[in-house]
Amino acid sequence: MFINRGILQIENQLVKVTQFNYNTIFDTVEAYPSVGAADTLMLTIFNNTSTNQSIFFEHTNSAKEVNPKSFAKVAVWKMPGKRTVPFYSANKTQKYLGLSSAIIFNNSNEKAFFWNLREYDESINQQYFEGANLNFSNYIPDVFTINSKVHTIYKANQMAMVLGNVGDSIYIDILNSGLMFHSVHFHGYHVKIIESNKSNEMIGWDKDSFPIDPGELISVLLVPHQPGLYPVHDHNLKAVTIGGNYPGGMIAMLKIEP
Ligand SMILES: [Cu+2]
Repeated sequence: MFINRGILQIENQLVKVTQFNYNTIFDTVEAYPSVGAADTLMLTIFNNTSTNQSIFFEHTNSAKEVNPKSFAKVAVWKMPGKRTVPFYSANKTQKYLGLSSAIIFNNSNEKAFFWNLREYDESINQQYFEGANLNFSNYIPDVFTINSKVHTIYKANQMAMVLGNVGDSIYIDILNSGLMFHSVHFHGYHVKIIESNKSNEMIGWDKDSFPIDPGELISVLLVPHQPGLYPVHDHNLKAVTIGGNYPGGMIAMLKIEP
């Protein structure tokens, strides 16, 4: 896995970010390794930035330091009763810029999808890359992404598309990597909240909407009872716009065949 700097082109907005990628050259496909439930992952992280990076892993509650143009190795194993190991920069600014993801443990026969939610105030990203010390007191996010892509009026977010059939067991792991709450609303179905990396009183509940705290990863189980094409969206209506236009931004799709 590589820590890369690059630019997300979101409609006509350019958002400078730092991300975990599978390739040594920046691309918009973020790394969220999927590992067999019985396996241990030996993860090598190479830092392509000129900044020291400190990456925190929740299975050990500790951070790995990765110097510029250097690498670190981390062993990651499944925590009992947990599907996921979130990992992110220990530095708030670097985490905000995009260094936040998760390792997903699942059986190979399971259908599993990952949604990484973020919001950006791209003027803050610009200031960072111009060398300013960031101040989030004037934070006004206007770009809302899932897996570094947005829904637009012309095209659904292909990186946030859940494909399945009626009766499937579909796991969706939803990480809020942003600084604000995101409340998601499922159309067409209820999902069962099966776990969270934070204390969450809704475990075991069947719901169609729920908030996700900043830094929280909520895993849900969807067993579709009907076919259809349904959206899942942030209930903050500003988050379902892009460039001031609705619909856009933080919208995923469930495409369920009979
Ligand atoms: Cu809705």
